[in-house]
Amino acid sequence: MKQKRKLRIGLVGRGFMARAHTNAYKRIGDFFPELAYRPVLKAVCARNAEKVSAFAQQWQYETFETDWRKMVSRDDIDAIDICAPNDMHAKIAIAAAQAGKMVLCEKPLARTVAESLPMVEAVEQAGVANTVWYNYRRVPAVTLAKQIIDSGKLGRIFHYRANFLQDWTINPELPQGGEGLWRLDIDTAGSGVTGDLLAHCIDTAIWLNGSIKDVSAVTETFIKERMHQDSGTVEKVRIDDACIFHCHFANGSLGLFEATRYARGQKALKTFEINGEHASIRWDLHDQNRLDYFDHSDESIVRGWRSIHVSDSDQPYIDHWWIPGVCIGYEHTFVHHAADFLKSLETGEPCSPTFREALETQQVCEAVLDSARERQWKTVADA
Ligand code: SOE
Repeated sequence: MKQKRKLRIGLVGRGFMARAHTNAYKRIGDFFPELAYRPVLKAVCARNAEKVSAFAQQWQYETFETDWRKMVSRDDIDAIDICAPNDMHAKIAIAAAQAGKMVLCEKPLARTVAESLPMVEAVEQAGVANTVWYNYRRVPAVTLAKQIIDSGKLGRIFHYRANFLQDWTINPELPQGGEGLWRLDIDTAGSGVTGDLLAHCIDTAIWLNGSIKDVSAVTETFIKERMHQDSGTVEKVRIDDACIFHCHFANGSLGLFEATRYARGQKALKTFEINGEHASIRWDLHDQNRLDYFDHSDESIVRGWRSIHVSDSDQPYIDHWWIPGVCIGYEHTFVHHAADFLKSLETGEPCSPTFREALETQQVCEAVLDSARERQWKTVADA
């Protein structure tokens, strides 16, 4: 058997995403045996020595670090994977690129466009492979939607509708900031649902339906003050708890987007529906293996929404898993992304979304937040 080339990973973080990414690296060898590269879990890094040591042991990293700068300077690491909170993305990514390392960054690329631009420049100047983990592109049903849209079956697109609904911050006693709750702290997260949830919807939308030209948005912060875990005092909440925007796409279609953490009963309902001249398509994360499709050219007596169970071996990614008809889940989206990244090292083709591509999502997020604050339509800056 041909010897595999090693991709030695140094991962920063030890939370939810650190587990999702690490699991992905561990599955590659078994389920994508054709790849020339094999990930090696070289080092994991986080500030708390006891906790990061336990993480390294549990997930079988060879070593651990408590200072990301030290990890970035190690010459036995090829790629830095950033699973740290948003305020850390830019500094780690830029240092990693300058040290000649490939960079895989959790979404969103950064807190702002201003912070994202030097990240894009750093990876491009260093010529290092890079990608941003917008994992939902790699749900097989979503990839299939992309293939159907690109085949032209929908015809001219009129409408793009998307949601990402959650309910986990309704309790006013929930503090902001600190471990586990940094998503509620503006300084760490950069924004609330816009950067955290809408960014996913925007990335998927740009991928499926092209660029967004301009936006008009409203945001709301329902709970105005919360205890801050770092200061121990009650502080003003400065993130957006909910955001709704509408927009024009460059292809002439209209977009309607909503994200909130206050939709009681919804845990992670990410959806999209696209209405074209000849056909429509819709998908939601709670039933992620199904893609609904309506084709107006069907004979009228049987015409209706079909629900395609995306689990057959000729559908995207499925041939790498089990037998046709049985399901795969959330963690597989990360395995697919990691596999596509490794494949990109073989082919030399970039692994989408690259930092530059993810910058466009950042620009839309910023236009959305500016529009809400200024109560005005905003043109999205050119990526
Ligand atoms: C927030 O709850 C969150 O974990 C996001 O940060 C992720 O990006 C999203 O995929 C699921 O929800």
